[in-house]
Amino acid sequence: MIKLYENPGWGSAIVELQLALYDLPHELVTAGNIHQDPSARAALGKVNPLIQIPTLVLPDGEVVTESAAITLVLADLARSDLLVPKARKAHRAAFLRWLVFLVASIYPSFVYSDTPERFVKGNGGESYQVNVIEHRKAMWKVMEAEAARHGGPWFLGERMTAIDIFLACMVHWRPKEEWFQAETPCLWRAAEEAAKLPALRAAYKRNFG
Ligand SMILES: N[C@@H](CCC(=O)N[C@@H](CS)C(=O)NCC(=O)O)C(=O)O
Repeated sequence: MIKLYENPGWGSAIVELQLALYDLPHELVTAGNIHQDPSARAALGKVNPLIQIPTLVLPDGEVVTESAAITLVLADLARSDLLVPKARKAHRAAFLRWLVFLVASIYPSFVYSDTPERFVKGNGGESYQVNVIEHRKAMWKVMEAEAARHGGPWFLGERMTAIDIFLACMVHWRPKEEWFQAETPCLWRAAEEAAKLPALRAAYKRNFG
């Protein structure tokens, strides 16, 4: 069975929601406090040397990390284009562009802001954190402009994709729900649409209440 190392509300939710939508049988393994608890770090470190979640282990033992890679692999396993437009089909290029933007530009900013003491020694960690979050807001605005251009309800317009699943989870992270509602209404709408999908109800509730 597929095994997902997770913590409720963390990036593993992006994967758990996709597993739920595809109805792929899986087992959840709670990773615990991987920022501070040495035993949690040691346990996950044996599987993923970066000590990050999501970390997925496929039934044959292959480890898959990186939420974008996992997103593509799950679509393969499910033999479905529900969330990942097929090669040479409509929306494929835009999907890949914004999926990679999400994971290469926006998602890493959490590593840099969540525990600033790893990157800034002594005083200054707080203003560094504020600056990283401001930069993240600017990146979300770039995505908002793209979503507005497509006209909703999903990020890419009429076509739901895994990007909407990412949004359903990431709007709960800093700068948090109120900011998204006020400043990026198109992203917020796509996130809400995804959160409403009946197949996601249980997994969404487990992660975000
Ligand atoms: N590039 C990874 C990023 C995953 C990531 O940053 N996960 C966070 C939790 S949401 C994490 O594990 N952080 C631990 C750390 O900061 O080292 C992906 O796309 O899956």
